[in-house]
Amino acid sequence: MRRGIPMFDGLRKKLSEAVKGFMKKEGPQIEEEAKTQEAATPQIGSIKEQKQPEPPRMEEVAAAVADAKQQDELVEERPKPELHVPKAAEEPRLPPMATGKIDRKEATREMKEKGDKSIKLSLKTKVKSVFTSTVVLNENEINDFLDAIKMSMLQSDVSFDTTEQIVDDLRGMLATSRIDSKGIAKGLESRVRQALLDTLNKSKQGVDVFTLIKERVRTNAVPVKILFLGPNGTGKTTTMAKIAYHLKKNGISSVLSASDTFRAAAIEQTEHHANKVGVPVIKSKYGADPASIAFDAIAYAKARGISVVLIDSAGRQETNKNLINEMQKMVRVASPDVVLFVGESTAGNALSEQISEFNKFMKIDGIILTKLDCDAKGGNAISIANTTGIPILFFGTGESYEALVPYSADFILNAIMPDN
Ligand SMILES: Nc1nc2c(ncn2[C@@H]2O[C@H](COP(=O)(O)OP(=O)(O)O)[C@@H](O)[C@H]2O)c(=O)[nH]1
Ligand SMILES: [Mg+2]
Repeated sequence: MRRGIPMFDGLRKKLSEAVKGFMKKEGPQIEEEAKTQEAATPQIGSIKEQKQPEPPRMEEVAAAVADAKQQDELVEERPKPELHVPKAAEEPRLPPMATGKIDRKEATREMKEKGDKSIKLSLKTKVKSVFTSTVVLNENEINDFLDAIKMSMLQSDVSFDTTEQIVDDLRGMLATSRIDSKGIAKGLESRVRQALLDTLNKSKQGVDVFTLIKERVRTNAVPVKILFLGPNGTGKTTTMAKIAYHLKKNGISSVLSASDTFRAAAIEQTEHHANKVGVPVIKSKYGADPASIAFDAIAYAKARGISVVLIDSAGRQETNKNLINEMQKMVRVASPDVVLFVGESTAGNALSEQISEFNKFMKIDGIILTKLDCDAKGGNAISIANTTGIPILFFGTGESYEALVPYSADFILNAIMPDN
C-alpha cells in the first residue's frame, strides 16, 4: 500500500493527535494499571483463563481514584464546547442536518477556532478500566472525543456535512461498543477507521474508464470520446497526456484535441505532450472554436481507426457565462462518452462548490483530483464524492506521466490511518 502522500499528512496527523490526545494522560496509566492487574493474576496452569484476576492493591486503586477525581474536577471546570446554533435551537448538540438552519461556514469557523483540548476519562470509566477488561465510554467522554475528531476533520478540509455524518456514525459505534481497556487508543482508532470507510464506501461507484475503453475497443465501438474540463491550472492538459500515455502503454491508440484555444501557450503545451507521449494532436489557432477542433479530432480518429479522442478545454470559472456556453457547445458537438472534471486537491472546500456549479451546466461523470503530492490537508478527498454525488475516478500524484492512480477507498484510508 502506498504511503506518504503529502496530501493526507495533515489529516493523518490531526486524527492521530485526536485519538492520542484523548489518551494523553490516562493512556499510559491505564495500560500500566492493566499490566499490574495482569502481573497479579496467578499462573495456575490451564485454569488461568477462568480464574478471576486479583484486584489491584488498595493503594493503587486509591491513587487511581484520587487522580481521576482531580481530573474530573478539571473536566467540570472546562467550558463545554458548543456548536454555534441559531437561537431557535436551544440544544448545543442538536444535529445540524436536522435543523437545516445552521450557518455551516460559521459553525465550521467556530469549531476550527476552538483550541487544543485536554480530554479526560471520567472517574467511573477510569476505575472500571482497572477492574475489567473492557470499558464503555460515557456520554461526556464520547462527546469530548467526537469534538476533537470533528475539529481535526474540519481543519483538514473535510466538508461540514460529511464531518457530521462521520461523527454521527462514530457516536453510534462508541455508544454501543465495548473497548478493550488495555488498548483504548487502538480501539478508538479502529472505530474512526471504520467510520471513514463507511463514508468512503457510500459514494457512488464511478465508471471504470479504462475498462470501458477496452470493452469499446473489443466490440469495435470506437472512438471513445473523453472531455476534460475544470478551472484553470488544475491539470487538465497534463492529466489528458497521462491518460494518453497509459493507453499507449496498453496498446490503445488515441489522439489529442488541442481545444484550449484561449490560454497563452496552451496549444504548444498540448503539442509538447503529444510529441513526448507519441500520439497525434489536432490543433488550430488561438481564438478558434474549440468545438470545431474536437469535431476534427473525432473525424481524424474515425478516418484512421484511432480508439480514443481526448478533448482538452480552456480553464474557466463557473461564473463566466461565455465560456460556459462554449463548453456546452463542445458537449453538443463532440457528444463525449465521458466528461471528467479535473480539480486540484489544494482548492480545499471550494472544490465541491466548483464541481456542483459546473455540474449544473453539463453532466459530469467523474472527478480527477490532482496534486495530491502537493502539501494540502487531505480532507476533500473524503468529502467530495459525498457532497457532490459525483465519484472520484483518479488521483493525480505528480507531474510525471506515471503519476495517475485509480480511485480506491483503501488508498485514502491507508494514507490517513495506516493499519499497523
Ligand atoms: N505536483 C503536481 N503537479 C501537477 C499535477 N497535475 C498537473 N500538475 C501541474 O500543474 C500545472 C498546470 O497543469 P495543466 O495541465 O497545464 O493545467 P490546466 O490548465 O488545467 O490544463 C502544470 O505545471 C502541471 O505540471 C499533479 O498531480 N501533481
Ligand atoms: Mg490546459
